[in-house]
Amino acid sequence: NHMTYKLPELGYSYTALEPYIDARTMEIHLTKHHATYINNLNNAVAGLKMDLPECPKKLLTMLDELPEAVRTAVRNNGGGVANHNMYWKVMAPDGANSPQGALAAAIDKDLGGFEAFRDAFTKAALGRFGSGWAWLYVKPDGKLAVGSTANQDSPVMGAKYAGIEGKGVLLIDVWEHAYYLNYQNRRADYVSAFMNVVNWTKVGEYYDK
Ligand code: MN3
Repeated sequence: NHMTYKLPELGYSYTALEPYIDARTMEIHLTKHHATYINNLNNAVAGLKMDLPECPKKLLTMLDELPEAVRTAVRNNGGGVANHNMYWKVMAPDGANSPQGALAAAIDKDLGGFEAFRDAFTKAALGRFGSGWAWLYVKPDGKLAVGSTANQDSPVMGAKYAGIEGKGVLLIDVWEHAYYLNYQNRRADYVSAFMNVVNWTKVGEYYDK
């Protein structure tokens, strides 16, 4: 009566993001961490008698409609599934290009330009204490904003859960598992490296949606 969520294809090789993100981190991150969120989400929803959306991100928008007994498990593991699905897509094996079109115009208008965006995004990523994500997202009023969430929370969950509300267009995983093998405690070096592999074409597609 409902979906079984599945681990996505990466779409590029584990080595494709080197030297910025190393192959072993990519493989473990996808096949261990992301896979565990998938399994735990499927286990959490296995007994539910309601129809669930195929898209895990959509599932995050309906936490209040879920039975309380599974809500936290879906928040944490559904968040882990949806956030990682998007994380793999916003990185490009060919290296970063730059924002184009409507996205570029909005970065200028709403955030004061690309350098200001980069500073704010880096600050959000470094300022998130413990585990979480930093985001470039579109607020309900249509303006771009930069922020961060704890754990596996997502702006699509709404402010009640995530502290911020909107639709993510770019995100960076700042859990230690995303960078520890190559960067150890140097989160700043990882964030700086990540900026070299941002797939701004894909980010622009999210923005246009
Ligand atoms: Mn992760």
